[in-house]
Amino acid sequence: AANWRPDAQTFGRILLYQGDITRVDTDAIVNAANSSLLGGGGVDGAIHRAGGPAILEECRQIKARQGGCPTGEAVLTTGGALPASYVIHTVGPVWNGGTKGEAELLANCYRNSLRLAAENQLTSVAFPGISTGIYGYPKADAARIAVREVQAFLKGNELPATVVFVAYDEEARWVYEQEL
Ligand code: AR6
Repeated sequence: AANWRPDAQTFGRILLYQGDITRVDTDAIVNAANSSLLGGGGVDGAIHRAGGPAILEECRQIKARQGGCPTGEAVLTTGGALPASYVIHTVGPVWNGGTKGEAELLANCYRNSLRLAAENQLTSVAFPGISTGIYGYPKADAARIAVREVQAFLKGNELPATVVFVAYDEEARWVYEQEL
């Protein structure tokens, strides 16, 4: 896993990579979805564009079965045409100033996504900065929670063996690097 990408930085079982998550070939990539699971902008739009209609069809079936995905929860679909085999769709909180339980809900996104990965025997999972785009969560606060939750989970679990943080731009990469 340490050689996964020559340009990724390694911090034990955590890798930091700057780029487009739709090109990442971990077992699963995580989508920053919304509760409808029916697609949107940002990384959600990019994943559905790159992964093709099969992912959206699975999302529709999950929505029909359970009515969508509440904030902080996660669901699993296959990866369609993506290099990743699976997509874990999680719904981050909308930033509302920080007093509406945002930190706990964001932590739940990481925990529940990792639990889903472990339950499905997935070896490697890549996360975007959930909630840090359209949902407005401050990037440094979000990275602190992401790193804390992933480190805690990895300490207690053998799977996933490797977690990749995907920073979309240089600023995001720098913020993760500080936390790691
Ligand atoms: N690869 C990696 N990271 C990306 C990519 C990409 N291709 N594209 C964007 N990012 P956002 P949210 C980063 O807005 O804030 C959608 O409409 C981006 O720079 O995608 O959780 C959903 O349907 C940012 O750091 O997700 C929801 O309605 C991070 O991914 C809503 O947006 C997350 O930004 C969710 O908002």
